[in-house]
Amino acid sequence: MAFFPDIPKIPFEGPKTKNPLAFRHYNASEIVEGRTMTDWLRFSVCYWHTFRGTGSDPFGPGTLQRPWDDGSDSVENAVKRVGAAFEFIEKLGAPYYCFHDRDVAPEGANLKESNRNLDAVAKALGEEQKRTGIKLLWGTANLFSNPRFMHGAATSCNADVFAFAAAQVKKAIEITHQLGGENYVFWGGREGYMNLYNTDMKREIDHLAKFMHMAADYAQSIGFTGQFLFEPKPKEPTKHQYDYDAAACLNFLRANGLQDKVKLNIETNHATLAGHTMMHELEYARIQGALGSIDANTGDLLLGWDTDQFPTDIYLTSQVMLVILAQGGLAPGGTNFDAKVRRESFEPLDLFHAHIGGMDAFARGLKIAAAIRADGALSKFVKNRYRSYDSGIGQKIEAGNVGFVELEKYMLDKGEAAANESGRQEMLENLINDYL
Ligand code: XUL
Ligand code: CO
Repeated sequence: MAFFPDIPKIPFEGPKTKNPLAFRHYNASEIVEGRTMTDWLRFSVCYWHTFRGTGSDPFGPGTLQRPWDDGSDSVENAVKRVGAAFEFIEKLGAPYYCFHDRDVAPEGANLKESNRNLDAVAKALGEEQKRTGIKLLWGTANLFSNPRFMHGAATSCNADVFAFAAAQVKKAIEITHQLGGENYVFWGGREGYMNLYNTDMKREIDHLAKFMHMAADYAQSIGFTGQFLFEPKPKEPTKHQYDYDAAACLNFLRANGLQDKVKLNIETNHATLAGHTMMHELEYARIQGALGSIDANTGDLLLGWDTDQFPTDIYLTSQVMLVILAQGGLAPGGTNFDAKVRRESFEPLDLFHAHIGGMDAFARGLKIAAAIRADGALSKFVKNRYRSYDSGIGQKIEAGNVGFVELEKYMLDKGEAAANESGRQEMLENLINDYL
């Protein structure tokens, strides 16, 4: 059955095309820095926004037309939706998808029924993966929508809720494993607080760490070797999320002995909500060997919440790709479009425009970043800026061969520090514009 009968497989037609249903820059097999675009970018379509989003907002109900969806919570409807999802992803030419357990299958009256529903839909997902060759980038569990998670999941004050969340994640890891998922994501959901007066922060954070250890131990016991990823987000839905930003997440992982088991999944709109740029969050994770995967989207400077818009800004994607190229790629992670069409873009066709634009923006970012690196002017400038550490006293500082006593003697002898040089920010900003 065709769910998008009027839409062909999206071709690559190059930058001059006027066809809105064609790629201008994403040429899957094109080689950049020795690898195909497909390999560098590892695009993934997210199930929740793209197939479960309704367009509702706090001021009104859903607007999105999804003719294949009867709006019911039946397993039949969920299985039919799988067909629409895979036809879409196949026509788009994205190699991966990802989901929360409750996106793909309806929650039942109890855990047993929910698990049974998930098994039934996972069977359909597995068949479609086999038919199309589309793979699962990551699975995760929705530990935030059901009212039982009002106080959080692993950080809930209610131990039964912790147990329920554990059972749910156990099942989600099993399904991810069964479908060959390459990663498993923890996003905090409601793991945070609304008010410190009623919160035992120490116990909550300890419980979160215990939960992650249990997940990692269980994954190991069933032979799931996918990468675990922790996704920073500073706020929303809670006032303060414990997974605030890359630095807070890495501190949490290290303080709790999880640093070798879990990397980070960095999302643009979460970075900006934390008061950082995406490039900052990526670079902070990368330099510590913790950059695992990205959720590609963007916020709106005039709106203070997680608008999850599709990324079209090539300054942003160029900065992202500079970090990803510097790391030598993201695998087993990827570029997941955790993004949704606007409420006003209500036709199924808009899903294609949105993803094509995002993929093209990233392909352009990849080419721009590769050109910046090939030229070498930027990296040469940075290397030169730190040259005082390549020899003499700087080299001794980096090697750990001197302490305060030696440094005092060095400066007493010398009398004054060597003159500073300009940081040339404006020149470098102009330089970046040369490549765009
Ligand atoms: C929420 C968010 C999630 C995670 C997966 O802001 O980004 O969709 O990516 O739970
Ligand atoms: Co996300």
